[in-house]
Amino acid sequence: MGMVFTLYGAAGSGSVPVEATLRLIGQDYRVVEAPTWEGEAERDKVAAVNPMRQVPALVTPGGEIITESAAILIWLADSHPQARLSPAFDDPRRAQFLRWMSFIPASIYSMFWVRDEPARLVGDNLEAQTEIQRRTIDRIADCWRMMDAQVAPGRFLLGEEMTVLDLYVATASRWTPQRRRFYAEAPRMAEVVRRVDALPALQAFWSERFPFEDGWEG
Ligand SMILES: N[C@@H](CCC(=O)N[C@@H](CS)C(=O)NCC(=O)O)C(=O)O
Repeated sequence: MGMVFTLYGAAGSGSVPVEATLRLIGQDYRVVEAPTWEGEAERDKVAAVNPMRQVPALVTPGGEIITESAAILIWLADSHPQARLSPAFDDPRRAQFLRWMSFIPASIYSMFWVRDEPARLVGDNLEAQTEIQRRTIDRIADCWRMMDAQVAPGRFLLGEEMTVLDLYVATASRWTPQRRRFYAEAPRMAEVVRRVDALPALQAFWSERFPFEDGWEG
């Protein structure tokens, strides 16, 4: 049993909001780097802790394994209430928090299994692969637009206080179709993610784990 959290993850991946959360709550952790989208060898690194061979996967100091980005984020935030990164059970924001924390993996993140390697669904049919990549871009953009129309952000997505939902959206909105399209589809959330990008407490972290490199907005 290790004394710290072990996180299977990769720069720029769904482990990034989890890593940001671990930093903000002041928990030590080590990362087993596994950019799973690069191929079988990287996916195999994760197989022992997650048969889905996906990151993020968190191993707690007690040896418990938690997969699924939203579950990890909610569990970490709820179990460190002093960090104020999730609304408490009786907080009026709780229902919307759970709603959008579920929406991201169900409707948006799931598209990346489909589009990262469309051959898993359509074999070597190149025309079908291209069509899947084209249509999933629009589906992701549509989902961001629908979410934007139904949230009522303040400084952050649920109001004046940041939660793990903000970290999750700030990261996922940088994936395909990237931020330029996201800003156009989701103008209200655009202001929030820019605020999260600029948080002084996370500047060193972003540079290390999801740098704002030339052309990063797409
Ligand atoms: N439902 C999972 C999805 C995780 C996921 O798709 N992770 C990507 C990396 S960002 C991955 O490991 N992809 C490799 C694959 O699915 O084969 C979650 O929310 O954690």
